[in-house]
Amino acid sequence: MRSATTKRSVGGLVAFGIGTVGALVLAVGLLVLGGGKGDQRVFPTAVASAGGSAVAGGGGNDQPAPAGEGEINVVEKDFAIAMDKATTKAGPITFNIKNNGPSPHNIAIKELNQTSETIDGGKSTSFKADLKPGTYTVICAVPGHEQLGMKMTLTVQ
Ligand SMILES: [Cu+2]
Repeated sequence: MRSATTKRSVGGLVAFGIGTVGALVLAVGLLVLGGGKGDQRVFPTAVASAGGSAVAGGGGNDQPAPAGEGEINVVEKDFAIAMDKATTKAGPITFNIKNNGPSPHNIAIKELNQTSETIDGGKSTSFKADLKPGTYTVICAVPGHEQLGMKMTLTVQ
């Protein structure tokens, strides 16, 4: 009896996992069709991030390298934002953004109503903002991504 119950819940988890990966594969397939880019690198990235987000929920090998003064390195993935620092000095700040994908992402500073360009997975861009002292909410402004976890706090001193 007990083993039957265990089997059932494991089966449910496996079914859930397959469903999640299937949805991602479908989404990536649509992206590839839509973009017309047959980039094979996209597929394993999708599978890896399905496992990573379920277990770790961010971090791991998606940590940005340390940036110099006046710059913040940002690494985005589905669906998390990592910045090399959470506190910086006031003034003009350049955000060096890398999208580890697979989905397109951007960054937006909510309080300033400023948004970077949206970049595809594997691409990079930079984004400048003049930051006065305060606390800022940095999100990905692609619809739904903030709710999926793409949200960070940046303190400017
Ligand atoms: Cu995003």
